[in-house]
Amino acid sequence: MRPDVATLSSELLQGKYRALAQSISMVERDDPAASQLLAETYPATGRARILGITGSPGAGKSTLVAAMTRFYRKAGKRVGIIAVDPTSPFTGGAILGDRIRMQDLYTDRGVFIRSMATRGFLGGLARATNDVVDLLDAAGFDIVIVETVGVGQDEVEVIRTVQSNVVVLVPGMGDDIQAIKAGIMEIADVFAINKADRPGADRTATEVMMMMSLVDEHAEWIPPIVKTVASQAKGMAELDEALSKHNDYLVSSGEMQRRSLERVRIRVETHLKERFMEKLVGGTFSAEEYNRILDDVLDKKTNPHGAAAAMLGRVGF
Ligand SMILES: Nc1nc2c(ncn2[C@@H]2O[C@H](COP(=O)(O)OP(=O)(O)OP(=O)(O)O)[C@@H](O)[C@H]2O)c(=O)[nH]1
Ligand SMILES: [Mg+2]
Repeated sequence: MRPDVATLSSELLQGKYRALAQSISMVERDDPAASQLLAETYPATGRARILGITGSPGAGKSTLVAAMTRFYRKAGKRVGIIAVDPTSPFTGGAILGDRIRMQDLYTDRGVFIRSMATRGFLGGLARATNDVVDLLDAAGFDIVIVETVGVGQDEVEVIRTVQSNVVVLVPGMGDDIQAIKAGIMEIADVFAINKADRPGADRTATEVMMMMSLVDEHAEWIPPIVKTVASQAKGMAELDEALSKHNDYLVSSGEMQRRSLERVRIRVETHLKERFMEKLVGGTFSAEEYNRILDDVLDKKTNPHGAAAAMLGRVGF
């Protein structure tokens, strides 16, 4: 029998693993009761540190997340992992060996691992990810780590809602660094040069430093560069230190407050847009009507602005 929402949320707030798993499933399948559950647990959020791990496919993000998780577990912290990554071992897309190497995490009740499919997510990936972050937070997880490859609008929206984002680079990227610099510089709070057991890690670090000096030399926060060998759990204390410093900076500069407000703004606006579109298409306008309007725009019978204005006019906007 399905537990009622009140029972579920009170068990979740006590940190019960099963209640958390059930709650997350409800959010993922957009269960009608999910919003009540989220409303009841929301007041208990705001304690977890929300970290992002972003980088190209194969950079070692999942391995790094696993190594960080083990590091935080030794310090007695509970860690939630959300993998927004189609090929992650967490999502089952990777070779079985990876998953076996992470077996200890899958059986640890102080670790909660959830993967989110990047495509075709019911009701928006960013919204669901943020809701799952909230549930983990409310359930008393100290740290929530979100892994993404960092491409696509949905993912960027996810990254914008974390507190500290680690961009993972690997030695020998050369031209790649040039190519990614535009988008990635703004979202990096800390750089991890992973696979530092390979040649060229120092050169990559120098390249990143040079690029940063070009971008903004007067910035209040200059992202530290940490060398890691995730597969050997090396550099974790240094990475943790860099992240702690960033956390201190966020708090003392008032940036934490600003980011939290931004996170709230993005989330409220995502709901507004979604709900508004739902009301408009499938509500005021049938799907067929809407498609006809789109066809009219395509056939130059009207134009995008005009079509939108006419539709909004019908709902009194
Ligand atoms: N030599 C070396 N290999 C590593 C290191 N960290 C990870 N790897 C290996 O790199 C490969 C990719 O690691 P993943 O952790 O799956 O990388 P990822 O960035 O999560 O990959 P995607 O999720 O597919 O984007 C695996 O075979 C890891 O064992 C490292 O520090 N040094
Ligand atoms: Mg991965």
